[in-house]
Amino acid sequence: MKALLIVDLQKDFLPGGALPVPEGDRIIKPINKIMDQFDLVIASKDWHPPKSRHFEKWPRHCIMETPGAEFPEELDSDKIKKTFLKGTGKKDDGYSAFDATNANLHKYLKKKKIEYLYIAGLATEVCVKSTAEEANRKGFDTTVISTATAGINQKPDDEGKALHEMFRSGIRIIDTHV
Ligand code: VGL
Repeated sequence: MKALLIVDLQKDFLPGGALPVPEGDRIIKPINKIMDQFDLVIASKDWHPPKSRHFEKWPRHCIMETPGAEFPEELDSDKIKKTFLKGTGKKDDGYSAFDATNANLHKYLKKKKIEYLYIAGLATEVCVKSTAEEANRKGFDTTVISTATAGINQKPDDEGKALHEMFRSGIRIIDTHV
């Protein structure tokens, strides 16, 4: 069984949001187009309390139950079976979707008999990378869909470097032609 995990595709990470990924909005259409190719589509959300040590490193973003933490309207979010909420503590936590606190992602994937995990979403060099590396370590056959992710690129080519490092750790990198 194969699942698509959409990482942190939330308004605050899109242009105009609190911590924008410059081209974050270009991944929405490709994600909508590929969703039907998977047995299961799930998502993670950054879901921070108003005060967290995480905001010593980053601008405040994705505060739980605020509009910035929502999926963009353009995303076919009705196809998402379950959303895993992470970064819910007060420390600098929740980079990997496996850190979700509302449910155990690892157990959930095992229960659903998922062997192949495809990862899309934001941001490539931060939460996508952290999630993909943990999935790979946990033994899932892990693929990152490069055209369905986008990077913050605080330093030029942070995204390219991250894709390269993921590839070197055994994660498959593919693109979609949709
Ligand atoms: C993320 C920076 C800070 C992400 C989360 O979802 O990639 N990036 N918090």
